Amino acid sequence: MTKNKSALITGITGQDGAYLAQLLLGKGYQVHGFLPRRSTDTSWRLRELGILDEVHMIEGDLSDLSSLIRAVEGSRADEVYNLGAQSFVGTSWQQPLLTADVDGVGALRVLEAVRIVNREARFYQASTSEMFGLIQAERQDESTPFYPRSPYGVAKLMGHWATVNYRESYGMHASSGILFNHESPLRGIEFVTRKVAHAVASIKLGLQKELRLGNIDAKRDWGFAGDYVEAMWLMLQQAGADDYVVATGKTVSVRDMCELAFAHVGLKYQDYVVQDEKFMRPAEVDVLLGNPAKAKAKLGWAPRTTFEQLIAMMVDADLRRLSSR
Ligand code: NAP
Ligand code: G4F
Repeated sequence: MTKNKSALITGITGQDGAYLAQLLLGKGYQVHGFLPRRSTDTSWRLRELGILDEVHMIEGDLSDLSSLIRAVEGSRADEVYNLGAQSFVGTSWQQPLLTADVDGVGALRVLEAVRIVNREARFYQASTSEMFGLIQAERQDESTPFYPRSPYGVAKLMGHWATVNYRESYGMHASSGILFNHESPLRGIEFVTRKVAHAVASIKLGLQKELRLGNIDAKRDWGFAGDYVEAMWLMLQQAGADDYVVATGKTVSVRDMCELAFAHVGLKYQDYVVQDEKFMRPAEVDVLLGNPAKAKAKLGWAPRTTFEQLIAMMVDADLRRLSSR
């Protein structure tokens, strides 16, 4: 009888962690989640997907190496996905040292735990298009130089290079997925797509009057998180580890995203959106546009959900949630 594979996911209670856990459970994996202690319940996403009871939780924190060692040992993981992070770019200017510790040194701690316990385990690092920051090429791919514009981008760059370094130093199967923005109904409310989707639903239901935003001229390459977790898994199924850009290859402004979201419920964004300095960033990433050709050629991966479907899905989910309250 073949043993089911075991996976350990840091950041399991986040957007991507929840979708990845669902994907791996569907493939017959035993799924272990690395759970930081919080004073409130953070498992709403796993509950919403109906999988909370199917994952085994191991308490620990990315700032604590011994808990990571215990988690890699206890889970007997064949695959370790490091998705845990302080992932909100705006907060990284308020908490730069925490962000560096959790997102940068934290990735190194997970690599160390894997190296110490079982260096045959395959490792995935959640890297980001924020590392391209002030873009050095119109379409960013694996060979585009990095130029991070936030403490978050700087910290993630460390995690990325630590992954490359452990692959080269120890021959570990360590891959870095350079993922462009991906969203879903499970997105945190502070990120702009979900903030807009939630506001559109609230305004439609008469619960909110306006929506205050920062730079609406910023452009992002936005995809659906459910599609992107498949790319993570595919990376760890390859014979060799590598780095991959995962993106849609299209870019849309925050303004156009607002227009689409409001139009979905028959409203005009110009009647509700107010620009507010409070949401501007000390250094902005003006535009991101990925080239996912390598992921397509080597992993056979391509996004399935269009931007229009994604925004409609997000607004509809918030309409449902708010209406049922
Ligand atoms: P998310 O929803 O913010 O989830 C982050 C997860 O990390 C949460 O489960 C969080 O737990 C956990 N975490 C935070 N601090 C931790 C710590 N000290 N120890 C252990 N766990 C900790 O983020 P996401 O959107 O799913 O993104 C997943 C990963 O991909 C992140 O590393 C992010 O930086 C990266 N990424 C995301 C995107 C995107 O567009 N979504 C694009 C590129 C890369 P609590 O909620 O309890 O704090
Ligand atoms: O939704 P955002 O906060 O995402 P951002 O900064 O691009 O970061 C996300 O994607 C990265 C991948 O590139 C991930 F690594 C990271 O973890 C996170 O998931 O902001 C998107 C854009 C920015 O240009 C921001 O300035 O929207 C602009 N924006 C305009 N008004 C706003 C707002 N962003 C937020 N969060 N809130 C606003 O009111």
